[in-house]
Amino acid sequence: MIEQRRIVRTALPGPVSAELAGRRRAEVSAAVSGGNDIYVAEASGAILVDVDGNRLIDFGSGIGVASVGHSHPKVVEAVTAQASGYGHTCFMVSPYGGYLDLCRELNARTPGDFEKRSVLLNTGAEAVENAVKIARAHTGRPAVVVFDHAYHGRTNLTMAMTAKVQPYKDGFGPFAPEVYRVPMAYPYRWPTGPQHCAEEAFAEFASRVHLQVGEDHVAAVVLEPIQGEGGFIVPPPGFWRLLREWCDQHGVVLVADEVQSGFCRTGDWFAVEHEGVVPDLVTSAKALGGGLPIAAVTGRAEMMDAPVPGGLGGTFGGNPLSCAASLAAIEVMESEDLAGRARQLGAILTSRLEGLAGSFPQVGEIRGRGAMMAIELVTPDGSKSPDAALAKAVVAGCAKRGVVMLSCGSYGNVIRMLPPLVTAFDLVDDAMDVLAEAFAEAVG
Ligand code: PLZ
Repeated sequence: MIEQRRIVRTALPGPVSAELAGRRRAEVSAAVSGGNDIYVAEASGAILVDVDGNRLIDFGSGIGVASVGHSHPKVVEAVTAQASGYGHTCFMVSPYGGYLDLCRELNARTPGDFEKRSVLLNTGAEAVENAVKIARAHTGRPAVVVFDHAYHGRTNLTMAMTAKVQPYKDGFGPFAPEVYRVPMAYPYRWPTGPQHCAEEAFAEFASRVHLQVGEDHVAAVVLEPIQGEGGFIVPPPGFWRLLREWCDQHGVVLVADEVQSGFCRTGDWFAVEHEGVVPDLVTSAKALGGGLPIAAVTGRAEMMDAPVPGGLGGTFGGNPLSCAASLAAIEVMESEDLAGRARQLGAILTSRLEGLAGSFPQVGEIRGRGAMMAIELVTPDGSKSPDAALAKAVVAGCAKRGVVMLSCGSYGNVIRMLPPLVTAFDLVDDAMDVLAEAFAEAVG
């Protein structure tokens, strides 16, 4: 294991990174962008070693993937053993037990004590898209209801389900039909304030669906338990319960998109557990694979079995290497109690972020749960005007000091923290010191 300490030896990005960044412009589509131009050579736990020998603290986890830490020895061992056995056969052609073992884990760990089934796929977007296929096959209805600030992926259907046009949708239409958007219960920005946000947002949802879609045309309502790319928006208590009751009343499939929030990130195995609500279908990806690409839809057996035989699948879905990595990662989450660790990280992050908010009135809100925390930055004049430029400057200031932070939010003004759940507490403190320094520098 690489020593878990931040070391900055060169200017960041360093000279070797700068050279690679030059090559990137010549080789890679300019449409793949973002990030910090600091190239990785090695990683373990919560530390990224770059090509110039700097050690960075990773508070992005490859967008919430490295929950068990980078290159966890148990995951490496499992993948290595699997690769020397067989790497790919295609489950639909020549099946293998790892696929069954992982489906068993998913069926057992997702909320709900009813009979469940799973299907394994490659990416979060593919999982969301398949959840919609399943809901449509089960209900025989076309419509999907999604929310403001939602992020569900970059495929044609999931682009339609994603709210934000820049950069995800611009120039990529026409989009899939039968996707309807309603306001999100966003307590910080709810017009009448947070107190009645759940009831009022639900009333708006119910009325719009009634007037503009028709309840009996709706196959599924899809929502992230904590909205990820949209700004780590935590719905107010009760909102999920109201949606659950409405779905029950109208025979609509309730889908929790747990691609970013699932697998211990928020201090529970799934973030929706906190709401006391059981969804019909759950999508998983990211942390599920322990670093390898894999995704899943899990849910009620009668829904999962509704599509025609052969209707779900794909060449690589649940490939043996990813299943092995995933089973090892789940074992690590269990044996190292990473859900508990996420809660501890959440407590530390919250107290440090409160300190930051005390010094900087630009911190409009601290929100999130467990190791999925964020600050929303606004102008300090009481107007709550989003300050995306400040978020960008703070993230850049962190990067040059050797801490990888990500921004998010419809307005680009949210800084999010997604540390590996194994991050040592002194590293969290160090990263929070860096955040404060970067903040002080950015506000001048
Ligand atoms: N659902 C809730 O967070 C992926 C994407 C970043 P894929 N989020 C990070 C980017 O700019 O592409 C995500 C998510 C939720 C679905 C997805 C899609 O997952 O594995 O990226 O397809």
